[in-house]
Amino acid sequence: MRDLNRTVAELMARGKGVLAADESIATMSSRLADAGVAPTGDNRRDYREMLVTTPGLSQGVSGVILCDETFRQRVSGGATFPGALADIGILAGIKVDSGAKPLAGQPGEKVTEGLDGLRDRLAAYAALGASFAKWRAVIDIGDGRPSWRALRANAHALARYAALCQEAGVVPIVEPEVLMDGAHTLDRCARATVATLMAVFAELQDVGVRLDAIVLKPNMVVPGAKSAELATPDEVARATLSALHTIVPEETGGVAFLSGGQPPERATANLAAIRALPTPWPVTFSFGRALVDPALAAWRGEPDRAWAGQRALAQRVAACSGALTGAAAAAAGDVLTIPAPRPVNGGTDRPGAKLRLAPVRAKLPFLKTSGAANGARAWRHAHAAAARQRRDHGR
Ligand code: 5MM
Repeated sequence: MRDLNRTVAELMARGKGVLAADESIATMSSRLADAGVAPTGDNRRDYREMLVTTPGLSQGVSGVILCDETFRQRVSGGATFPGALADIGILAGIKVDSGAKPLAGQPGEKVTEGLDGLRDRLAAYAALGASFAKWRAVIDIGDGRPSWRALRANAHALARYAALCQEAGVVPIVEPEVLMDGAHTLDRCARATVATLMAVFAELQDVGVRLDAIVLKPNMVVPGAKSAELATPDEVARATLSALHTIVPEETGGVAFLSGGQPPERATANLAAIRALPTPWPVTFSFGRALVDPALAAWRGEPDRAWAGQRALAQRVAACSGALTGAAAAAAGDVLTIPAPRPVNGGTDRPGAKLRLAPVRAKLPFLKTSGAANGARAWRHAHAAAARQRRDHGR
């Protein structure tokens, strides 16, 4: 069984992040169709092969998240996708949730499903080469949303998923995504993000998940996509880290931000601003669209344009890697020309002093406790928080 801390250290290696290429068949098909490519299984395979065979990809990518279909497909050379990634020193991850479904009793809200049979599926994925997994909860901001009920339901599922992953020797990426959809303000996103993280960490604690052996994949705190509010990268970084510092314990293995549909360059600028501030945990990216959208547009499903797709992906990876290391955005194609990988350093070689914060445990008494009393205290604390959230969110 793989060592969980070693996997976390490799995922969080300096200057590297995670490529989320785990779109479900439905999502990938509609993205291919939008790009003028027939949404067939072969084309989904060809597209993912174009991505993962990008020369020099491992310079800026430590792990790639795949969906079940891709995990079982093979690249042209005959290797499975996890095998092909292992050959170039990149960890293979697997999305194990089965998607967000309507939450009974809470119109307009969703809960992510996929726990049934998960223990067996994780064992099978680990045998096929998965060293980490991903489960995404989607939290919507709107009239009376998110409700504490929806936050708790999603947090509980995330925690049970994370515990099963750790039991199987697979590092869980814990992704509670507060969606950018809507016209809400940055402040509303901040409050929803704090509430979401509070629910998630209360459940992780309650279920006994080892926080040093997870990677949290949160949203950045940004105004809604339809909001007239503009936020600079510095404002986004400060709001995001304020929200996270309130809740996320120092021992958390790593924080890998999603891009959430932000334009690629904005996601990178916000990542750089976040990375410029001190944090108690290693920080990186786990982007989907902000890495691959330009590659899909450049590739267009034409075999002789694979180089164009790979060049576009390499540019995005170089920019995101540069955002992590503080380097100026790498010039076009830099990733393609860097010859040798940098050694994994466990994510500890990070500039900037640690924040001198009052320990998070002191702010969240339930995180201090352990043993039988822990769950009850966690819930008392969470329910007190829920009352505040109901005031904030109108329910
Ligand atoms: C790549 O998209 C992932 C899977 O989405 P669906 O299951 O809905 O098809 C998604 O979970 C992704 O990992 C995260 O949303 C981060 O991607 P972005 O594009 O937000 O960085």
